[in-house]
Amino acid sequence: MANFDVFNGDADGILSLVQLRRAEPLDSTLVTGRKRDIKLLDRVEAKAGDKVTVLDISMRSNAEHLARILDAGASVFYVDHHNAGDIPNHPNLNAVIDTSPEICTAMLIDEALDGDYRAWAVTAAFGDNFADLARAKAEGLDLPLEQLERLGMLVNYNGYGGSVDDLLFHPAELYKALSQFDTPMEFLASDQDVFSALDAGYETDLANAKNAKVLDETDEGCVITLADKAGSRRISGVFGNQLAVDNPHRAHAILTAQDGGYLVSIRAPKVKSLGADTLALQFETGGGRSAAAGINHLPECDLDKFVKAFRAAF
Ligand SMILES: [Mn+2]
Repeated sequence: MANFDVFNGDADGILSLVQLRRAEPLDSTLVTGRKRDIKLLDRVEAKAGDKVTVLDISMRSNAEHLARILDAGASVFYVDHHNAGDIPNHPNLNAVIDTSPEICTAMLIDEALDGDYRAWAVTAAFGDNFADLARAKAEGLDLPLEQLERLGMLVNYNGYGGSVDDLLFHPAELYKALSQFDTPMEFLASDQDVFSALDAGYETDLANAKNAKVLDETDEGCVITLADKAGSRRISGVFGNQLAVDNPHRAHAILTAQDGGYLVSIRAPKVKSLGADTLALQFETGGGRSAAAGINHLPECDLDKFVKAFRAAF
């Protein structure tokens, strides 16, 4: 019997698994990738009796391979907050899906574990851009919120790139480093190397992103392009989040040049949090949530079409 832990390579996915495996240690094959690598179940060859845990990736995007794995006789524990499509009614599937806009996967795990690893869940919520949720769940606990917010943001930043090679740490390696500890405070006190590498990488990438080219700017939205560099691809998502926080009434799109096209990160206006997914889904490789979505590859020839669709959406 084999175990597979399948998780999104962002802060929410990694820190969901950290909580779960601190609570229930398990020898498992880790299946993960970049934040945008959401079709992870196609990499899982599970047999009858195997256990597959799936965290923070859309069930809709994995429907075909979820069915294959269930049909093979494996059991699946599936926890997520993205658009799920139709949830199969299968005796081997235990699905905890909540798509309400103010929840993340790590908080669903936190609820299942009665808050035993709350500091990791709070860190994840900060990293997944749910600062209000993080603060609400931290209330009454004596947590170093500023440090947890920084760590969550940095773990999230690490998940962005054009390929896994762009990332400062492979998400499975980052998971292994973080999962040695019951709390992020213990991690920060013990493993300065990992934190320092993330922190320095982030500051360098952000300084370079400040030279971004503005493609389209109105009161409602702003479209920005970044040069074809690993650092641009790493910073684009977090840079988009920061622009969204600084301009809460505006929608944002960050287009990073790559492979004769663009990797696109879309943020709906903070005050509305709607429309990012419907815009992304108009393009072949688009997907995401209503507040934050992306397109894996926007061909150069679709650039005008995208700017028009962006203006129409917001
Ligand atoms: Mn998430």
